[in-house]
Amino acid sequence: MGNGVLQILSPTGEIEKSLLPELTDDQLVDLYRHMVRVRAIDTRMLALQRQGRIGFYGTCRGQEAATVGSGAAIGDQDWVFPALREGAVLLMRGFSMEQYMGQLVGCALDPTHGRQMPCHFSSREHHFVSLSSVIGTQISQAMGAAWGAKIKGDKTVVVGYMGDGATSSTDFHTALTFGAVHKVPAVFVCQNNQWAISVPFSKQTASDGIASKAEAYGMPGVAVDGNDVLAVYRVTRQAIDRARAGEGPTLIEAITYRQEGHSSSDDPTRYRDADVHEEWMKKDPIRRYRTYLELEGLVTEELDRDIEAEAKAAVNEAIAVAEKSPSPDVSTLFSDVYAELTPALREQAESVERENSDGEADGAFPL
Ligand SMILES: Cc1ncc(C[n+]2csc(CCOP(=O)(O)OP(=O)(O)O)c2C)c(N)n1
Ligand SMILES: [Mg+2]
Repeated sequence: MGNGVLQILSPTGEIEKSLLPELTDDQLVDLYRHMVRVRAIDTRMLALQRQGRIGFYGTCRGQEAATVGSGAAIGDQDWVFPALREGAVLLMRGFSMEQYMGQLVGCALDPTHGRQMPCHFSSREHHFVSLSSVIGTQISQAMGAAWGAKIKGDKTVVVGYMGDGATSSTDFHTALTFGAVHKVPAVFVCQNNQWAISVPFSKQTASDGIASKAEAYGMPGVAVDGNDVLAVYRVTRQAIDRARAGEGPTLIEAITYRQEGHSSSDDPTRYRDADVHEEWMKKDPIRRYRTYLELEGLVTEELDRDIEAEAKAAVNEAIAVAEKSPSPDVSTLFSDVYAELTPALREQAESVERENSDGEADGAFPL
């Protein structure tokens, strides 16, 4: 790709064979399955939002390689502090599609009991912390968790994601300063998708990129073609191995593109240049990877059709299950907040329970 940006698969089909990561054929096809699945989810979710069936959604469209490639390199024992678009990483870690849809509709299947805004997935079991609506805060939380792991002496690595916009936050400075000084086992992955809502990357920083900022903090900075899933996997894997070996944090800049609006509340045609958009669309990460897999004989037209059909069917089934699921039980209003309820909350909880058992309420909060 030039300019020190690592690339293994070029958009025009060239392959840098010496850099191919060591992955089995099944693992290579699995990466593709995950990319196709998140695209199928995103397409349906935007449609559901327009139909008023979910309140809000932000897609990962165009960023599937950066998301899936980095996610595949993270170990089960590691922890993930996501930014806005890494829901697919949680699915890759075993979160079910029903829970994913359950979070979006806020039903009883949602592990956070409908308390969080849609898309703010989290699961302790899967070592995946809720994204922070407040941009950037997760970067210093990730650093702190990694520092904790180092103090405890376990072999956990913490991956902190961020967007390009988050690199202008004070947390970026805090996290990278502390992280490098204390050599914490963290990997900071910046998905530079060229936009922070309507602010273009050219207005985000006068630096020549994000990766180069790492030098000033005293850690390696790696720029990678974020639309090349194999290159992203390779650099993330190296950074994670390095962190686990006690050699400290790495900053990765995955250079990619947000193909959709910022969220379901945004209209990017109001601020984006159509020609630049078209150029980026030609670099679509899924198309590029499929071409490679076809060339290698790992995906045929028929298998490709099956993978897409399976993904769509799984999404539809999960939507049906989540939409039929009841609301979170009213008792969940009182759980997960305090280890022991305060006297005032206990009184309220008992009163809700009494009203429920008297048949005065039907499970909805009695207002
Ligand atoms: C501290 C803070 N400032 C502003 C916002 C409003 N806001 C939400 S998303 C966003 C842009 C984020 O851009 P980026 O970090 O590049 O992530 P992307 O959406 O491109 O994935 C902004 C400014 C916020 N949520 N928090
Ligand atoms: Mg961005």
